Amino acid sequence: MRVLFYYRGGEHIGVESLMAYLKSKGHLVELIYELALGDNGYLDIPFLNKFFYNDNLVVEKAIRFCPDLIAFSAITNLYTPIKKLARKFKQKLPDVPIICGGIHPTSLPEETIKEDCFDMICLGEGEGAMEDLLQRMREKRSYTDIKNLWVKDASGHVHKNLKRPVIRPLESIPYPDKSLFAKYGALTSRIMIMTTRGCPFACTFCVNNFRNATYSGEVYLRQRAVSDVIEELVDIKKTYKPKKFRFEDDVFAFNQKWLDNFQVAYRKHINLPFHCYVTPSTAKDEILKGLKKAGCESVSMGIQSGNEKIRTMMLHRKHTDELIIAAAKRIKKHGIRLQAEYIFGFPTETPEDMWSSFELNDKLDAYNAASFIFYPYPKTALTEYSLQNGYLTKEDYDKIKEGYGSYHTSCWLKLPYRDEVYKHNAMLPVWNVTPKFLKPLFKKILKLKYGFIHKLIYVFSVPLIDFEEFMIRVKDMPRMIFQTRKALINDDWDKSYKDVFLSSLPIKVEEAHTVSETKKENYVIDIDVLARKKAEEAFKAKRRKKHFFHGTVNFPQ
Ligand code: B12
Ligand code: SF4
Repeated sequence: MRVLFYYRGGEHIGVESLMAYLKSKGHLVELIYELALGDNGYLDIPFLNKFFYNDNLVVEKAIRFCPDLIAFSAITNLYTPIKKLARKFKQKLPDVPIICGGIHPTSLPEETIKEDCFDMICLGEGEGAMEDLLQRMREKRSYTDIKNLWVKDASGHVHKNLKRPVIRPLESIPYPDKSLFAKYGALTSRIMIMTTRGCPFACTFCVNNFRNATYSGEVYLRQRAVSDVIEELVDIKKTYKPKKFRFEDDVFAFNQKWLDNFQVAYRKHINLPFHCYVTPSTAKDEILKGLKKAGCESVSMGIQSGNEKIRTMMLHRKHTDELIIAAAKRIKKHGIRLQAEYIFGFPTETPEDMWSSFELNDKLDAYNAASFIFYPYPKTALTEYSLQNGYLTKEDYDKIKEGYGSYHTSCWLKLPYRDEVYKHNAMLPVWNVTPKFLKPLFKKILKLKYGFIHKLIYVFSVPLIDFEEFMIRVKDMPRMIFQTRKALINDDWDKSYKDVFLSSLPIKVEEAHTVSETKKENYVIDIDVLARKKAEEAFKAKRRKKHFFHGTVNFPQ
């Protein structure tokens, strides 16, 4: 079958994974990608999108490809442009079913499936669901009952199917295929990779909080085997010749034994500097030592708020000030650069609380500080809390559900100190690099009424949020613009592709209970597998109890 994916803004590891998986099942996969210069989340400059591209290029490419299925991946902030384009596709290619997957439809399935432009949506992981869907389409069988999908039938009725188990082990699927994003020039000299799916924590403002709760029957967090990760890295290094890697895992290398093996293999086979994410509780001496030995040059660490009460009680991040300061010291001691990350604009947060983030940051000696504004992502516990306690109006939540604004530019909560949020957000990255003697002046500027000077400082703060990434993008931008345009115009898919029915091959145990539901029907689970499953269940229950927060936020007023 011919599957056309669409994405915008940057490479997407989830889409790369789906493309790799579907290719491995014999489907012809193509991607349409746009740089989305105008809706970059930092500054809204719509004319840039019009200036460099136009929708006609995109639609024409889709028509030339003759897809059997069009697949959109949506995060909340991309939902509106994606919906707009899906409507165009529906107009021009009315007979081609359109599926939308990703965290947005997973969080808001009722709202997403209502849209005329989407025939079905995927909740959670898409590999198995898309495989089954394409197989049924190929066999011209009904596909309204595929797990993880909500499907509209001819009468408009929505079939809301059950969840399938998460993919386990992750090595049972091929590693992400970056080739189509590479064709569009979306890869930079610092290439992204993930070694896990999920996060061991569940902070109340984060989608992991909602996702972990959705999968409360099983542990969502999974980690790939070191050998599998190294194989992917070797392949990327050979094919794309990056200068660095960027591990995009929510929390990287939280497992000491895994890191011990990884460190040796990475040094031996890859030996390139990398960046990754740690938390104040995972940045232990031994972990940092292992990271440094492997080649880690910088880490991002979420501090989120300088106010301990907000941090621990509202955000459910169990980090004391002392723990954070000690973690920053350890990071420095091991010769790793620290990027400290903060969020402003939480419910109840006062200007004093915001200032405490500046004060705490002064004690961390961070290489750079990144600040964001709290964006109430759908279904997270803190969003629910904000709605219930009058911080977020239903009207504004409706706009968020459409993805308006971003966590760089928009404070959606009804706060008495909204201007303070914008000021503190704009100034912290600059404050971090301001020499000590200028800080009193800066403090005075912070006290001024919100206005032009703060907006100007915000513009200067954008590159400081992640200076290295900013410089890479600035340098790569002309190439990216040129390559994207070229790939939109030139077609290089396999013209000789013939869709062939692949009869079910013998499958591995892991594959049987993770991926294809169709294949699963024919599979007999033996006693060993059942015993292993039971042991796994007990282990999962133990971990869940230890790590996961599933309740609502009970923050005293
Ligand atoms: C890596 C990452 C990035 C990377 C790369 C983007 C990427 N997606 O690969 C970078 C740094 C560029 C990035 C940027 C941004 N990100 Co980001 N990012 C992530 C992160 C950490 C991992 C995403 C990932 O690849 N996961 C692994 C894959 C396998 O999972 P997946 O993406 O969910 O995909 C699976 C399913 O969702 C499903 N699926 C996905 N798409 C589709 C499509 C179809 C048709 C089907 C059937 C299924 C399907 O199948 C996939 C495979 O199983 C997530 C947090 C997280 N843990 O998910 C945040 C996250 C996705 N990012 C987020 C945001 C907000 C952004 C930015 C807007 C931030 C900003 N303001 O700049 C930008 C957007 C840029 C862009 N245009 O993509 C939010 C989205 C929240 C929301 N509700 O929408 C998340 C969830 C972070 C968070 N904690 O809030 N991000
Ligand atoms: S540690 Fe980071 S990724 Fe994990 S739940 Fe908290 S905010 Fe989300």
